[in-house]
Formats: sequence, C-alpha cells, structure tokens
Amino acid sequence: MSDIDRPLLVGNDHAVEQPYPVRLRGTVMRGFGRGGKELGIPTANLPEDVSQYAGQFIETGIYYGWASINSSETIYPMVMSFGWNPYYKNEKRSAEVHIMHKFDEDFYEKDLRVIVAGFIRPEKNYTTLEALISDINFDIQVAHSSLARGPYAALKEDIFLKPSPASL
Ligand code: ADP
Ligand code: RBF
Ligand code: MG
Repeated sequence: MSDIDRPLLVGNDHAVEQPYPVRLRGTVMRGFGRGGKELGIPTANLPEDVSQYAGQFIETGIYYGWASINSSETIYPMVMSFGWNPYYKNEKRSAEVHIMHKFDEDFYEKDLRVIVAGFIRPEKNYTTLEALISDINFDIQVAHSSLARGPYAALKEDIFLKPSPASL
C-alpha cells in the first residue's frame, strides 16, 4: 500500500495556464550517475545555462510534459526535476528529465527538447531512498493522467519538438 495522498491530476483541466508551456532545449550532459544506478530512474541532465534560463520562468520543483531526442518524430511523456535535489544536497540547481520510455541505449550528447506543461509538486527532502523512489513513481502516474487531457495532449504536436521541415 502506498501512503502517498495527493491528486493524480494537476493544473487546470481546460487550459494550459501561464507560464506554461515552457520550452527548453540542450545537449544531454553527464551527471553523477545516480539516477539510473541508485534510483532505477535515469534522468537526462540539461546543461547549466539551460537550467539558468528555465529559472526565469519556473520555480524549483517537479514538472511534467513532453520530450524529444534529436528532434525525431517520436515524442515521449516526461517528468522533470528542477532544483537542488535536497536528498543529495547538490550545490547546483539542475534540470533533469526522466523520459517515460525504456531505452536500449544512453543518449548522452544528443539534443534534448522538452515542453514543460505544468507543475506537479515542490521538491522534498526524504529520510530514505525508498520514499524518494515512491514519490517519483507517483509523479510518473500524475504526468500520465495529467497529459491525457486535451490541451496538454495537444502540446505533443508542438513543432518545437519535431523535425524541422529542412531535415524531413
Ligand atoms: P547522469 O547522472 O549522468 O545523468 P543517470 O543515471 O541519471 O546519470 O542516467 C542518465 C542517462 O541515462 C541519460 O543521460 C540518458 O543518456 C540515459 N537514459 C536512458 N534511459 C533514459 C530515460 N528513460 N530517461 C532519461 N535518461 C535515460
Ligand atoms: N530529489 C530530491 O531530493 N527531492 C525530490 O523531491 C525529488 N523529486 C524528483 C522527482 C522526479 C520526477 C525526478 C525524476 C527526480 C526527483 N529527484 C528529487 C531528483 C533525484 O534526486 C535525482 O534524479 C537524482 O539526484 C539523480 O540525479
Ligand atoms: Mg541524471
């Protein structure tokens, strides 16, 4: 049994409200390698200048939206952690994207584009790794159900994520 007690739907059902959607793009960087190994939840880290840029629009916290790699046709749902990772006491604010898809290979160095569609919750500190992992798994469920609503689903078609006409 999970003791997580928060809603599965976040954000206005009828419209994506400002400042969303927030569009971010950057090369996937190497981090400490904790996401995959310790949590079983890999996160593709965006460059520092991109998290600086994001900070103009959004507060630290956990977000949901859509992502693409190298502007390919395939668009994936994603959850993003933007902040200081209090559990790990990081010194830098990072933007880390977990794509809700099982990949056979890493995609370091590739161009990651994300559309942040809404806020899920503030960052928390945890006493155990298990508690952090269950919260992240719940965030993934929240993202799934929240993105299924019309205005959020429509963002999947945003041209920002897709191949440019010249590359077709
Ligand atoms: P790091 O600290 O280097 O970010 P992680 O353990 O968080 O290490 O793993 C992140 C890397 O794993 C990403 O940069 C990407 O190349 C790869 N990866 C594989 N599957 C996924 C996924 N579903 N979401 C995000 N990254 C993934
Ligand atoms: N780290 C925290 O310290 N507190 C959090 O509340 C938190 N929430 C997260 C939610 C999601 C959806 C993801 C993908 C990560 C979250 N993390 C959080 C970050 C986690 O600590 C991070 O991915 C690892 O530090 C690996 O880089
Ligand atoms: Mg990572």
